[in-house]
Amino acid sequence: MRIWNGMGMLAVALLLVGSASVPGPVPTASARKHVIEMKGFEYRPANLRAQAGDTIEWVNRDAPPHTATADNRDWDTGNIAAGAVGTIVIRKVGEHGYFCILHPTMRGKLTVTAK
Ligand SMILES: [Cu+2]
Repeated sequence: MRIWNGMGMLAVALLLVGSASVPGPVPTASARKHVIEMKGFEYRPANLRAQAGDTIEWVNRDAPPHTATADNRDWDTGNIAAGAVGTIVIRKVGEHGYFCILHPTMRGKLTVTAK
């Protein structure tokens, strides 16, 4: 009787340990977020590799507003104020050259591969 009670407690303890280690929602397979800083009138990094479906975030560390605008205008963050963030979910595979509409010497490139 004592032994069986002991086994029962052990089983409960193992169950608790097991449930504590069960992970939350499984992250979407390899969908990632990338952060690019806009600083000193440059994109940092200027060249970024991503996979289709990834999220790209541009954070403006400068005082004036900036944009990240695709060369072919496929996508555009619009104006990103100082300290603000612009977000794009990139879906098209290929090389996406982009620039800042307000300061066209600012140039960057996303290289997007299939998932
Ligand atoms: Cu700009």
